[in-house]
Amino acid sequence: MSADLQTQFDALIDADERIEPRDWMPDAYRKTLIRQIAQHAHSEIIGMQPEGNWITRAPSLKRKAILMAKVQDEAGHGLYLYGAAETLGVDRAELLDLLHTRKQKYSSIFNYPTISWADVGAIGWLVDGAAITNQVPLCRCSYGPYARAMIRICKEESFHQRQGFEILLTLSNGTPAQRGLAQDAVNRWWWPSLMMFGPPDADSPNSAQSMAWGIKRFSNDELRQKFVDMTVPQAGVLGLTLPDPELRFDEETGHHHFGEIDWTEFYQVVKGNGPCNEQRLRHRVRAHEEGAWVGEAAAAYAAKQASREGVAVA
Ligand code: FAQ
Repeated sequence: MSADLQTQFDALIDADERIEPRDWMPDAYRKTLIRQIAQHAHSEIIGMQPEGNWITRAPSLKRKAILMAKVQDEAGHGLYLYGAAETLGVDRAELLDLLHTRKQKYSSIFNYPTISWADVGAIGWLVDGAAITNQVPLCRCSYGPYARAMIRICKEESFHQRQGFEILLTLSNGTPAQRGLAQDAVNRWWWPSLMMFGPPDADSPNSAQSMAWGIKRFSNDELRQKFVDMTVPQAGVLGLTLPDPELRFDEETGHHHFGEIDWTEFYQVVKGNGPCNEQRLRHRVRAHEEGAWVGEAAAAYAAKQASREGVAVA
């Protein structure tokens, strides 16, 4: 029986069809998806904090409105993703608990501080740019609910990337001080953005199996290279430099060669020792506790409605 189910699952994967929640799937496939989707969802909601820090200080009403919409989009992405994870049989409250108790991760990138307005531009351009590069292939992920959630997320991320680029373009064409802020932000966000793609392929324990299952379509290094190739010409349009003396176009490979990433820094941040890990998690737990009454009130209201309907039906 189980061998038949495995054969059916393998056939769906081989035919590049989608696995749906009603389908049988190997435990390890389910576990990997829960891990990746939950980490992705956690990244979206923790990722609201660095930019949220600038909502009250955005330089104009228009910038404030755009930034509020972007941060709200990120909350929405968290919702779609927690929803997708729930189709695998886990509970959202359980996943949040795993985040709050540091048993599940979120992206390393959100543990860096946003010290100037230009950081909002750099996050949009580089962080959302890296996110899109990684997430467009996830629209073809073998698990249906995750793939479908990614379609809308990618559309919204692409607006986010453009708004970041436009902030940096404005600053770069502004006063020397504004241009300086833009360059400083790019200098600080460039390397952490490259780390978003995860460890090098040779040190990525999950990649081979995730690619065989059609969860990941490209390796960490392939996507990182794609991002560098896409971003270098955009830096030229912005008139900003990227902080890598080794960066150059390699005629032979047709790709940009870039310098060595500081993997010690990456692992330190992932382990919880980045500049803002403590602050991000503390803020997240406090918001959860202070907002608990909203969930309780909504549940009490729903129960009351249900019992009224029950009376009406009777
Ligand atoms: N940070 O074997 P691999 C966004 C962990 S975008 C922290 O290569 P995998 C949008 C990895 O989990 C950011 N941990 O793992 C936004 C694994 O740990 P585990 C979120 C990392 O899964 C923009 C271990 O290292 N995007 O939020 C990182 O095959 C602006 C070994 O690594 C996604 O989550 C990292 N950077 O590949 C929001 C996309 N990299 O669990 C607000 C979906 C690796 O074994 C503002 N996820 N690790 O202990 C993925 O595509 C994959 O999970 C990768 C990692 C590519 C991130």
